[in-house]
Order: sequence, then structure tokens, then C-alpha cells
Amino acid sequence: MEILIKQDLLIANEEKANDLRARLKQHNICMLNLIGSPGAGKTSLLEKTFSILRQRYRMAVIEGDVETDEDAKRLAPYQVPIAMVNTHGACHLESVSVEKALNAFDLKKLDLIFVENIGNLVCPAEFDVGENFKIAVLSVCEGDDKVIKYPLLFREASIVVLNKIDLLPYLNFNRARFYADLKKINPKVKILEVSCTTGEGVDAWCQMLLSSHPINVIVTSVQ
Ligand SMILES: Nc1nc2c(ncn2[C@@H]2O[C@H](COP(=O)(O)OP(=O)(O)OP(=O)(O)O)[C@@H](O)[C@H]2O)c(=O)[nH]1
Ligand SMILES: [Mg+2]
Repeated sequence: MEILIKQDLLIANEEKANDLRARLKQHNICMLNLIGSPGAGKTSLLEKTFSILRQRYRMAVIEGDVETDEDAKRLAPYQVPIAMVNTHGACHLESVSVEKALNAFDLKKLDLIFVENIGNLVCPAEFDVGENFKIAVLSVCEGDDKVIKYPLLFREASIVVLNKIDLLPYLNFNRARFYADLKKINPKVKILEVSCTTGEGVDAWCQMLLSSHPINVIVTSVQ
């Protein structure tokens, strides 16, 4: 057997992601890739963000899910353009499906695009989808050991949003350990504690996105 073409899928994904980043840059758009376990609070964070920032930023969301339009329906009331991607089994988004989603938007009318990746703490971190920054969303319910057990995402993330802090009194989540592990593998990471239920910390998250163009804000805050 003679193999004429052997293409590394990860390389092909990366090349496409670089093209997407360049295209977004032409439009001065920042794209943030939200990654976290099922139920960590990615959609809840988007709900809060859209309700606070939609008058100030022209935002859109690429809503990734294995099946259903449940999350897209939750975000519909905020009147932000939504492109839904159902992977029908795949545990992460790839740049080729993000490209199709981007084609659904009028990029001239956007400043900020969120990608809600498939609920999964492992695979989405391996695939560049053309984002400017990866944002890890972890809820305190998942435990303080997740940084060392699933290091890739926490190493790659520019920001870690620690969600559900309203539940801390009922859990044995060790904040000091979580911070120490995170700083060890990613010294520049910015950590934001929030509760999407009580709203605590959500202003700080929005303020960070607001202070100027998100690309500048995040780059500054992680240096
Ligand atoms: N107590 C508490 N519950 C929260 C908080 N944020 C989200 N939840 C709840 O956690 C559940 C999961 O939240 P989602 O926002 O759907 O999580 P997700 O990360 O989008 O989940 P997938 O899309 O399935 O990966 C929902 O019932 C939320 O109401 C929080 O800060 N505190
Ligand atoms: Mg969701």
C-alpha cells in the first residue's frame, strides 16, 4: 500500500485556527473560548455577561453542544447572535466547525465573540479554534484537585473563572491549595471568583472585559 497524503489532523486544525485568528483580527474582534466540565457554569456566565454588557459591546456566541439547543434557547432572550454547533458525539469543537459558525455572523458588526465549548475538562483544551484566549470555567463543586489532575487546560488558560463560590460553605474546597497549584503551573494566570447565582464577582469579570478592548485588557492582566 502506498500512502500518498498523510495529514496530521492537529496541524490542519491549527492552520485553520490561525487563519480564523487573522480574519478576526482584520475586524478587530476578540474571541474567547470558554472551556469547563459539564455544569461548571459556562452558559450561566454568558447569561450574566450578556445581561450586563449587551448595551456596551457588540457580542455573539458560538454555542457548542453534543446534542440539543438547550443552551442556545437559554441565551436567545439576550438578543445576541447565536451560532449553534451540535457535534453529535464529539467531545470538543474544532476550527473547521467554528469557521462555519463564524460565517453565519456579520463580522463587521461584532467586537467580541464567545465560544462555549463542549462541556469537558480535557479534549477542548487540545484544540485551537482560532480564539485569542482560553477561559477555564471551574466550579467549586468539582474539587480543588482538578488543576493537577487536568493540567493542560489550566496551563493554557489566560483566565480561570472559579464559579459557584456561594457553595463554598458547604464544601471542603481548599482555596489555598487551588491557588497554589494554579500559580505553580501557570504563574501568569488571572483568577476570578464568581457566583453566577448571587452575582458576586460578575461585575469584576465584566469590568475586565469592559475596561478597554478585551484583547488589551486580558493581555495586560496576565502579565
Ligand atoms: N449554586 C450555584 N449554581 C450555579 C452557579 N452557576 C451555575 N449554577 C447552576 O449550575 C448548573 C449548570 O450551569 P450551566 O451554566 O448550565 O453549566 P454549563 O457549564 O453551561 O454546562 P454544559 O453546557 O452542560 O457544559 C445550572 O443549574 C446552574 O443554575 C453558581 O454560581 N452557583
Ligand atoms: Mg452550557
